[in-house]
Amino acid sequence: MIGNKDLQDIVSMFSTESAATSVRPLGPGFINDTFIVGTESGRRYILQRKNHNVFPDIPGMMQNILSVTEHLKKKITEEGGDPMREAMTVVKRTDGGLYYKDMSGNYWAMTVFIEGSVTYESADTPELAFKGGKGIGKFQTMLADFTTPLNETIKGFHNIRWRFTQWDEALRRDAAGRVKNLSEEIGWIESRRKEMLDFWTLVENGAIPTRVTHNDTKISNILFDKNTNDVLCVIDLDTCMSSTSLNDFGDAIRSYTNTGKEDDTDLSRVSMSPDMFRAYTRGYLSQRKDSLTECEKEYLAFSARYITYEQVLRFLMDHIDGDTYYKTAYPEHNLVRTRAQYRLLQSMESQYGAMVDTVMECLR
Ligand code: GN1
Ligand code: MG
Repeated sequence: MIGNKDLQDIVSMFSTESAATSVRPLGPGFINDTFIVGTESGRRYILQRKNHNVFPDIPGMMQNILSVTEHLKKKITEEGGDPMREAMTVVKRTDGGLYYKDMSGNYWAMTVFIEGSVTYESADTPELAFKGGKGIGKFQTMLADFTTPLNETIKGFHNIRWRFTQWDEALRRDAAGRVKNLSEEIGWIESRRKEMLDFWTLVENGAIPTRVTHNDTKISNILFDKNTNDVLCVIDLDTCMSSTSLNDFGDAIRSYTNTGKEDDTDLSRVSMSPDMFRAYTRGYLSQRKDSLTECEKEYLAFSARYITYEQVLRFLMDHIDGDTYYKTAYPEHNLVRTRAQYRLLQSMESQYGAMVDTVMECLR
Protein backbone atom coordinates (compact mmCIF):
# COMPACT_ATOMS: atom_id res chain seq x y z
CA MET A 1 0.00 0.00 0.00
CA ILE A 2 1.31 3.38 -0.96
CA GLY A 3 1.86 5.79 1.94
CA ASN A 4 0.43 9.27 2.32
CA LYS A 5 3.80 10.91 2.03
CA ASP A 6 4.36 9.19 -1.33
CA LEU A 7 0.93 10.25 -2.52
CA GLN A 8 1.65 13.85 -1.55
CA ASP A 9 4.93 13.67 -3.46
CA ILE A 10 3.07 12.40 -6.51
CA VAL A 11 0.52 15.19 -6.23
CA SER A 12 3.35 17.72 -6.16
CA MET A 13 4.36 16.64 -9.67
CA PHE A 14 1.12 18.13 -11.02
CA SER A 15 0.12 21.77 -11.53
CA THR A 16 -2.40 22.10 -8.74
CA GLU A 17 -3.32 25.65 -7.65
CA SER A 18 -1.78 25.12 -4.22
CA ALA A 19 -0.18 22.41 -2.09
CA ALA A 20 -2.05 19.25 -1.11
CA THR A 21 -3.47 19.01 2.40
CA SER A 22 -5.08 15.57 2.14
CA VAL A 23 -5.19 12.53 -0.16
CA ARG A 24 -7.92 9.91 0.41
CA PRO A 25 -9.12 6.84 -1.51
CA LEU A 26 -12.34 7.33 -3.46
CA GLY A 27 -14.91 5.12 -5.14
CA PRO A 28 -15.27 1.48 -6.06
CA GLY A 29 -13.60 1.36 -9.53
CA PHE A 30 -12.68 -2.16 -10.67
CA ILE A 31 -9.59 -1.18 -12.60
CA ASN A 32 -7.77 1.98 -11.45
CA ASP A 33 -7.06 3.29 -7.93
CA THR A 34 -8.68 6.64 -7.32
CA PHE A 35 -7.92 9.28 -4.70
CA ILE A 36 -9.42 12.65 -3.85
CA VAL A 37 -6.92 15.38 -3.14
CA GLY A 38 -7.65 18.42 -0.98
CA THR A 39 -5.46 21.50 -1.38
CA GLU A 40 -4.80 24.70 0.60
CA SER A 41 -6.89 26.87 -1.75
CA GLY A 42 -9.89 24.59 -1.27
CA ARG A 43 -9.89 23.28 -4.82
CA ARG A 44 -10.07 19.50 -4.94
CA TYR A 45 -8.61 17.12 -7.47
CA ILE A 46 -8.88 13.49 -8.54
CA LEU A 47 -5.64 11.53 -8.63
CA GLN A 48 -5.65 8.13 -10.30
CA ARG A 49 -3.17 5.34 -10.52
CA LYS A 50 -3.95 4.02 -13.97
CA ASN A 51 -3.83 0.27 -14.31
CA HIS A 52 -1.16 -0.39 -16.90
CA ASN A 53 -1.85 -4.12 -17.03
CA VAL A 54 -5.29 -3.29 -18.36
CA PHE A 55 -4.22 -0.24 -20.38
CA PRO A 56 -0.93 -1.06 -22.05
CA ASP A 57 -0.55 2.41 -23.63
CA ILE A 58 -1.19 4.98 -20.90
CA PRO A 59 0.41 7.84 -22.90
CA GLY A 60 -1.96 7.04 -25.79
CA MET A 61 -4.90 6.85 -23.42
CA MET A 62 -4.10 10.21 -21.81
CA GLN A 63 -3.75 11.76 -25.25
CA ASN A 64 -7.24 10.46 -26.08
CA ILE A 65 -8.66 11.90 -22.86
CA LEU A 66 -7.07 15.27 -23.51
CA SER A 67 -8.35 15.56 -27.06
CA VAL A 68 -11.85 14.33 -26.19
CA THR A 69 -12.20 16.70 -23.22
CA GLU A 70 -10.88 19.65 -25.25
CA HIS A 71 -13.49 18.92 -27.89
CA LEU A 72 -16.25 18.61 -25.29
CA LYS A 73 -15.22 21.87 -23.64
CA LYS A 74 -15.44 23.69 -26.96
CA LYS A 75 -18.95 22.34 -27.54
CA ILE A 76 -20.09 23.11 -23.99
CA THR A 77 -18.77 26.67 -24.22
CA GLU A 78 -20.53 27.22 -27.58
CA GLU A 79 -23.76 26.07 -26.02
CA GLY A 80 -23.38 28.42 -23.05
CA GLY A 81 -22.54 25.71 -20.51
CA ASP A 82 -19.76 25.60 -17.93
CA PRO A 83 -16.78 23.75 -19.43
CA MET A 84 -15.12 23.34 -16.03
CA ARG A 85 -18.10 21.45 -14.59
CA GLU A 86 -19.60 19.67 -17.58
CA ALA A 87 -16.39 18.13 -18.87
CA MET A 88 -13.39 16.66 -17.14
CA THR A 89 -10.31 18.87 -16.92
CA VAL A 90 -6.94 17.17 -17.22
CA VAL A 91 -4.38 18.65 -14.83
CA LYS A 92 -0.99 18.48 -16.46
CA ARG A 93 2.32 17.94 -14.79
CA THR A 94 4.28 21.05 -13.86
CA ASP A 95 6.47 20.35 -16.89
CA GLY A 96 3.46 19.90 -19.19
CA GLY A 97 3.29 16.08 -19.27
CA LEU A 98 -0.09 14.35 -19.14
CA TYR A 99 0.89 11.72 -16.56
CA TYR A 100 3.60 10.88 -14.08
CA LYS A 101 5.43 7.56 -14.07
CA ASP A 102 6.79 6.77 -10.61
CA MET A 103 9.90 4.79 -9.63
CA SER A 104 7.94 1.53 -9.47
CA GLY A 105 6.60 2.00 -13.00
CA ASN A 106 3.09 3.09 -11.95
CA TYR A 107 1.31 5.72 -13.99
CA TRP A 108 -0.53 8.59 -12.33
CA ALA A 109 -2.88 11.17 -13.80
CA MET A 110 -4.89 14.04 -12.37
CA THR A 111 -8.15 15.82 -13.12
CA VAL A 112 -10.11 18.57 -11.40
CA PHE A 113 -12.75 17.34 -8.95
CA ILE A 114 -16.19 18.62 -9.92
CA GLU A 115 -17.91 20.14 -6.87
CA GLY A 116 -21.65 19.85 -6.39
CA SER A 117 -21.78 16.46 -8.06
CA VAL A 118 -22.98 13.10 -6.85
CA THR A 119 -22.50 9.53 -8.12
CA TYR A 120 -24.78 6.53 -7.79
CA GLU A 121 -24.11 2.81 -7.74
CA SER A 122 -27.61 2.03 -9.00
CA ALA A 123 -30.60 3.88 -10.38
CA ASP A 124 -33.42 4.00 -7.87
CA THR A 125 -35.99 5.88 -9.91
CA PRO A 126 -37.04 6.01 -13.56
CA GLU A 127 -36.47 9.79 -13.42
CA LEU A 128 -32.78 9.19 -12.78
CA ALA A 129 -32.62 6.61 -15.58
CA PHE A 130 -34.29 9.11 -17.94
CA LYS A 131 -31.71 11.74 -17.03
CA GLY A 132 -28.87 9.23 -17.41
CA GLY A 133 -30.07 8.30 -20.90
CA LYS A 134 -30.38 11.92 -21.89
CA GLY A 135 -26.85 12.58 -20.61
CA ILE A 136 -25.24 9.82 -22.65
CA GLY A 137 -27.30 10.85 -25.66
CA LYS A 138 -25.94 14.40 -25.33
CA PHE A 139 -22.42 13.09 -24.82
CA GLN A 140 -22.61 11.08 -28.05
CA THR A 141 -24.06 14.07 -29.89
CA MET A 142 -21.24 16.33 -28.74
CA LEU A 143 -18.72 13.81 -30.06
CA ALA A 144 -20.47 13.25 -33.37
CA ASP A 145 -18.16 15.68 -35.22
CA PHE A 146 -15.00 14.72 -33.37
CA THR A 147 -12.60 13.54 -36.05
CA THR A 148 -9.19 13.21 -34.36
CA PRO A 149 -8.22 9.53 -34.58
CA LEU A 150 -8.22 7.92 -31.13
CA ASN A 151 -5.82 5.28 -29.87
CA GLU A 152 -7.39 1.89 -29.17
CA THR A 153 -6.78 1.82 -25.41
CA ILE A 154 -7.91 -1.79 -24.98
CA LYS A 155 -7.73 -4.02 -28.03
CA GLY A 156 -11.11 -5.29 -29.21
CA PHE A 157 -12.81 -3.99 -26.06
CA HIS A 158 -16.42 -4.67 -27.14
CA ASN A 159 -15.52 -6.84 -30.12
CA ILE A 160 -16.99 -10.24 -29.36
CA ARG A 161 -14.96 -11.95 -32.08
CA TRP A 162 -11.79 -10.85 -30.32
CA ARG A 163 -13.29 -11.75 -26.93
CA PHE A 164 -13.85 -15.31 -28.23
CA THR A 165 -10.21 -15.50 -29.27
CA GLN A 166 -9.26 -14.60 -25.69
CA TRP A 167 -11.94 -16.93 -24.32
CA ASP A 168 -10.77 -19.95 -26.33
CA GLU A 169 -7.23 -19.27 -25.19
CA ALA A 170 -8.31 -18.93 -21.53
CA LEU A 171 -10.15 -22.27 -21.68
CA ARG A 172 -7.16 -23.95 -23.27
CA ARG A 173 -4.76 -22.48 -20.71
CA ASP A 174 -7.02 -23.17 -17.72
CA ALA A 175 -4.56 -21.13 -15.64
CA ALA A 176 -6.31 -21.61 -12.30
CA GLY A 177 -7.48 -25.20 -12.89
CA ARG A 178 -11.10 -24.08 -12.60
CA VAL A 179 -12.48 -25.17 -15.96
CA LYS A 180 -13.48 -28.64 -14.77
CA ASN A 181 -16.03 -27.17 -12.36
CA LEU A 182 -17.57 -24.73 -14.78
CA SER A 183 -19.29 -26.80 -17.45
CA GLU A 184 -22.69 -25.20 -16.82
CA GLU A 185 -21.36 -21.64 -16.94
CA ILE A 186 -19.22 -22.33 -20.00
CA GLY A 187 -22.34 -23.72 -21.66
CA TRP A 188 -24.08 -20.35 -21.12
CA ILE A 189 -21.39 -18.73 -23.24
CA GLU A 190 -21.11 -21.39 -25.93
CA SER A 191 -24.84 -21.71 -26.56
CA ARG A 192 -25.00 -18.03 -27.55
CA ARG A 193 -21.72 -17.77 -29.45
CA LYS A 194 -23.23 -17.87 -32.92
CA GLU A 195 -25.99 -15.38 -32.17
CA MET A 196 -23.47 -12.87 -30.82
CA LEU A 197 -21.08 -13.32 -33.73
CA ASP A 198 -23.94 -12.87 -36.20
CA PHE A 199 -24.76 -9.55 -34.56
CA TRP A 200 -21.12 -8.46 -34.58
CA THR A 201 -20.89 -9.21 -38.31
CA LEU A 202 -23.22 -6.24 -38.83
CA VAL A 203 -20.60 -4.01 -37.24
CA GLU A 204 -17.79 -5.60 -39.22
CA ASN A 205 -19.55 -5.12 -42.53
CA GLY A 206 -20.48 -1.52 -41.72
CA ALA A 207 -24.26 -2.03 -41.49
CA ILE A 208 -23.94 -0.70 -37.93
CA PRO A 209 -21.67 2.37 -37.97
CA THR A 210 -18.65 3.00 -35.79
CA ARG A 211 -18.63 6.25 -33.84
CA VAL A 212 -16.68 7.85 -31.00
CA THR A 213 -18.21 6.43 -27.86
CA HIS A 214 -17.53 6.06 -24.14
CA ASN A 215 -17.71 2.27 -23.81
CA ASP A 216 -18.13 2.11 -20.02
CA THR A 217 -21.42 3.87 -19.37
CA LYS A 218 -22.43 2.18 -16.12
CA ILE A 219 -24.12 4.60 -13.76
CA SER A 220 -21.12 5.04 -11.47
CA ASN A 221 -19.20 6.59 -14.37
CA ILE A 222 -21.57 9.54 -14.50
CA LEU A 223 -21.57 12.63 -12.29
CA PHE A 224 -25.06 13.92 -11.56
CA ASP A 225 -25.83 17.42 -10.38
CA LYS A 226 -26.39 17.31 -6.63
CA ASN A 227 -29.35 19.72 -6.82
CA THR A 228 -31.16 18.74 -10.02
CA ASN A 229 -29.97 15.15 -10.59
CA ASP A 230 -29.32 16.07 -14.23
CA VAL A 231 -26.22 14.50 -15.73
CA LEU A 232 -23.46 16.98 -15.07
CA CYS A 233 -20.43 15.25 -16.51
CA VAL A 234 -19.51 11.91 -18.01
CA ILE A 235 -16.33 10.65 -16.37
CA ASP A 236 -13.96 7.67 -16.69
CA LEU A 237 -12.95 8.42 -20.27
CA ASP A 238 -10.22 5.75 -20.31
CA THR A 239 -12.10 3.66 -22.87
CA CYS A 240 -13.32 6.52 -25.06
CA MET A 241 -12.60 5.30 -28.56
CA SER A 242 -14.15 4.13 -31.78
CA SER A 243 -16.97 1.69 -31.17
CA THR A 244 -20.71 1.58 -31.71
CA SER A 245 -23.30 3.77 -30.00
CA LEU A 246 -25.11 0.55 -29.26
CA ASN A 247 -22.36 -0.43 -26.85
CA ASP A 248 -22.93 2.70 -24.76
CA PHE A 249 -26.66 2.13 -24.74
CA GLY A 250 -26.35 -1.57 -23.91
CA ASP A 251 -23.87 -1.10 -21.10
CA ALA A 252 -26.02 1.57 -19.49
CA ILE A 253 -29.08 -0.68 -19.67
CA ARG A 254 -27.04 -3.46 -18.05
CA SER A 255 -26.40 -1.12 -15.15
CA TYR A 256 -29.49 1.12 -14.78
CA THR A 257 -32.14 -1.55 -15.18
CA ASN A 258 -30.69 -4.19 -12.84
CA THR A 259 -33.00 -4.60 -9.81
CA GLY A 260 -30.17 -6.35 -7.96
CA LYS A 261 -26.46 -5.70 -7.68
CA GLU A 262 -23.88 -6.53 -10.31
CA ASP A 263 -22.45 -9.08 -7.88
CA ASP A 264 -25.63 -10.02 -6.05
CA THR A 265 -25.42 -13.33 -4.21
CA ASP A 266 -29.22 -13.52 -4.05
CA LEU A 267 -30.23 -14.14 -7.66
CA SER A 268 -33.90 -13.65 -6.87
CA ARG A 269 -33.13 -9.94 -6.54
CA VAL A 270 -31.66 -9.71 -10.05
CA SER A 271 -33.84 -8.85 -13.04
CA MET A 272 -34.23 -6.25 -15.74
CA SER A 273 -36.74 -3.59 -14.77
CA PRO A 274 -38.96 -2.72 -17.75
CA ASP A 275 -39.76 0.68 -16.21
CA MET A 276 -36.11 1.58 -15.97
CA PHE A 277 -35.59 0.33 -19.50
CA ARG A 278 -38.36 2.55 -20.80
CA ALA A 279 -37.12 5.58 -18.88
CA TYR A 280 -33.50 5.25 -19.98
CA THR A 281 -34.51 4.58 -23.58
CA ARG A 282 -36.81 7.59 -23.62
CA GLY A 283 -34.04 9.82 -22.28
CA TYR A 284 -31.47 8.48 -24.69
CA LEU A 285 -33.66 8.66 -27.77
CA SER A 286 -34.80 12.19 -26.90
CA GLN A 287 -31.26 13.16 -27.95
CA ARG A 288 -30.35 10.54 -30.54
CA LYS A 289 -33.56 9.66 -32.39
CA ASP A 290 -32.73 11.80 -35.43
CA SER A 291 -29.09 10.75 -35.65
CA LEU A 292 -29.21 6.96 -35.37
CA THR A 293 -29.50 4.84 -38.50
CA GLU A 294 -32.39 2.43 -39.01
CA CYS A 295 -30.09 -0.49 -38.29
CA GLU A 296 -28.89 1.06 -35.01
CA LYS A 297 -32.48 1.60 -33.95
CA GLU A 298 -33.36 -1.97 -34.86
CA TYR A 299 -30.60 -3.40 -32.66
CA LEU A 300 -30.90 -1.02 -29.72
CA ALA A 301 -32.76 -3.52 -27.54
CA PHE A 302 -30.45 -6.34 -28.61
CA SER A 303 -27.39 -4.29 -27.60
CA ALA A 304 -28.38 -4.71 -23.94
CA ARG A 305 -28.25 -8.48 -24.35
CA TYR A 306 -24.98 -8.22 -26.27
CA ILE A 307 -23.15 -6.19 -23.64
CA THR A 308 -24.58 -8.17 -20.74
CA TYR A 309 -23.52 -11.39 -22.45
CA GLU A 310 -20.06 -9.92 -23.02
CA GLN A 311 -19.89 -9.00 -19.34
CA VAL A 312 -20.82 -12.58 -18.33
CA LEU A 313 -18.02 -13.79 -20.59
CA ARG A 314 -15.50 -11.29 -19.23
CA PHE A 315 -16.23 -12.05 -15.57
CA LEU A 316 -16.16 -15.80 -16.20
CA MET A 317 -12.98 -15.55 -18.25
CA ASP A 318 -11.31 -13.64 -15.42
CA HIS A 319 -12.42 -16.31 -12.96
CA ILE A 320 -10.94 -18.95 -15.26
CA ASP A 321 -7.73 -16.92 -15.58
CA GLY A 322 -7.37 -16.79 -11.78
CA ASP A 323 -8.67 -13.22 -11.26
CA THR A 324 -6.00 -11.21 -13.00
CA TYR A 325 -8.10 -8.41 -14.52
CA TYR A 326 -10.86 -7.16 -12.20
CA LYS A 327 -10.29 -6.24 -8.58
CA THR A 328 -12.01 -8.86 -6.45
CA ALA A 329 -13.07 -8.77 -2.80
CA TYR A 330 -13.05 -12.56 -2.26
CA PRO A 331 -11.88 -15.66 -4.20
CA GLU A 332 -15.20 -16.54 -5.89
CA HIS A 333 -16.13 -12.93 -6.60
CA ASN A 334 -15.85 -13.15 -10.38
CA LEU A 335 -17.97 -16.29 -10.39
CA VAL A 336 -20.63 -14.57 -8.30
CA ARG A 337 -20.56 -11.65 -10.74
CA THR A 338 -20.83 -14.12 -13.64
CA ARG A 339 -23.93 -15.75 -12.19
CA ALA A 340 -25.60 -12.46 -11.31
CA GLN A 341 -24.98 -11.02 -14.75
CA TYR A 342 -26.20 -14.22 -16.34
CA ARG A 343 -29.44 -13.94 -14.39
CA LEU A 344 -29.80 -10.41 -15.73
CA LEU A 345 -29.16 -11.67 -19.26
CA GLN A 346 -31.87 -14.31 -18.87
CA SER A 347 -34.27 -11.66 -17.63
CA MET A 348 -33.54 -9.55 -20.71
CA GLU A 349 -33.98 -12.54 -22.99
CA SER A 350 -37.36 -13.36 -21.51
CA GLN A 351 -38.54 -9.74 -21.86
CA TYR A 352 -36.95 -9.13 -25.24
CA GLY A 353 -40.19 -8.75 -27.20
CA ALA A 354 -41.39 -6.07 -24.80
CA MET A 355 -38.01 -4.30 -24.96
CA VAL A 356 -38.25 -4.10 -28.74
CA ASP A 357 -41.78 -2.70 -28.43
CA THR A 358 -40.59 -0.11 -25.93
CA VAL A 359 -37.88 1.08 -28.30
CA MET A 360 -40.47 1.44 -31.07
CA GLU A 361 -42.75 3.34 -28.73
CA CYS A 362 -39.93 5.72 -27.73
CA LEU A 363 -39.07 6.31 -31.39
CA ARG A 364 -42.56 7.49 -32.24
C1 GN1 B 1 -14.90 -1.84 -15.25
O1 GN1 B 1 -13.36 0.70 -14.35
P1 GN1 B 1 -14.82 0.58 -14.12
O2 GN1 B 1 -15.14 0.05 -12.77
O3 GN1 B 1 -15.55 1.87 -14.47
C2 GN1 B 1 -14.60 -2.23 -16.69
C3 GN1 B 1 -15.90 -2.24 -17.50
C4 GN1 B 1 -16.86 -3.20 -16.88
C5 GN1 B 1 -17.12 -2.79 -15.44
C6 GN1 B 1 -18.02 -3.77 -14.73
C7 GN1 B 1 -11.64 -0.81 -18.49
O4 GN1 B 1 -15.33 -0.50 -15.20
O5 GN1 B 1 -15.64 -2.63 -18.83
O6 GN1 B 1 -18.06 -3.20 -17.58
O7 GN1 B 1 -15.88 -2.70 -14.71
N1 GN1 B 1 -13.63 -1.34 -17.28
C8 GN1 B 1 -12.61 -1.81 -17.98
O8 GN1 B 1 -18.58 -3.16 -13.63
O9 GN1 B 1 -12.46 -3.01 -18.21
MG1 MG C 1 -15.35 3.91 -13.32
